[in-house]
Amino acid sequence: MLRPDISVVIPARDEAESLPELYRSIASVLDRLDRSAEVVCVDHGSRDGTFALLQALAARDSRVTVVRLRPGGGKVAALLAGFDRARAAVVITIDADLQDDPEDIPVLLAKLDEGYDVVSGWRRRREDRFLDRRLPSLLANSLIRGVTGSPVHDHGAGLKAYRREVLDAVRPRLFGGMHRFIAVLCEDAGARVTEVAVHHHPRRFGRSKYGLARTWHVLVDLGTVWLTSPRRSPSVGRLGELVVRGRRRGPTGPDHGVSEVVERTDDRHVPGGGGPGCSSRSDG
Ligand SMILES: Nc1nc2c(ncn2[C@@H]2O[C@H](COP(=O)(O)OP(=O)(O)O)[C@@H](O)[C@H]2O)c(=O)[nH]1
Ligand SMILES: [Mg+2]
Repeated sequence: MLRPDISVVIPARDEAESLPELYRSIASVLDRLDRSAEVVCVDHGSRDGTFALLQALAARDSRVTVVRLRPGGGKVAALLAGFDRARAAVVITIDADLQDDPEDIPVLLAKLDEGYDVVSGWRRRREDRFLDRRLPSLLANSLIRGVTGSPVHDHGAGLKAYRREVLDAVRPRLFGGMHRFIAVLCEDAGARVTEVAVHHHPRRFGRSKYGLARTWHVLVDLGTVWLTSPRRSPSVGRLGELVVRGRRRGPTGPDHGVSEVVERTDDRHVPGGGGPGCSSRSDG
């Protein structure tokens, strides 16, 4: 298959109800772009038929690849598996639950074209409950800005665009809940990072995968980011290395094997379905 211009990576756990509509709107946006694209969906321990649904999409549309992970490792493991499969020089991540809006993808791409390496979505009007979601997020974001010096306002946004080489540079620091710190890690790696306002919608189907417990995880991850920043002194850096080694081996480490990959074997995109079937293989 030819290397596409853009890879869209979608982490999905128990999002079967949202995925048909998400696919339709992503496909409609990609059809209007003057660049070629692929969509890499990463399922992860879903129990609601997400995998079967993604398989059906991959059978209809040659741009869709499905990766299925063994449970564990969280959203970071899903993103890492998606990044490994993504072949394009530009990678876009978007949540599967219809809270992000695919119509914002061209806005992110236009910003990358201005010369940035990373464009982070900024949910200026976040459509989540105030007390247990928006308030903790506001506090976490200002803490992250204070501790790291990052100017980004909305670290937790799922909608982001990256140049491939930046993702390769930050890979060793991705584990635990580090998807929330990826903009900081990119800044540490010397990338030009910016943000653009994006739309955000209420969750219509399914449930959030996170509760208030994430506040504690954010604090631990923030401490790890601080310890492992290249801006720290060498002695702090050595302590950071030990922490990273331990955390990568722990239950939130990213080293969870890909159990199955489903992708089209032919080169053609078949709008509306039909054409050759999909292949399925086991990566152990
Ligand atoms: N593959 C995979 N996706 C996940 C995992 N945890 C969360 N996600 C996906 O990440 C996105 C954001 O999660 P969500 O629960 O909506 O977070 P919230 O918007 O902050 O409440 C959704 O598409 C989820 O399905 C996971 O462990 N594995
Ligand atoms: Mg969500």
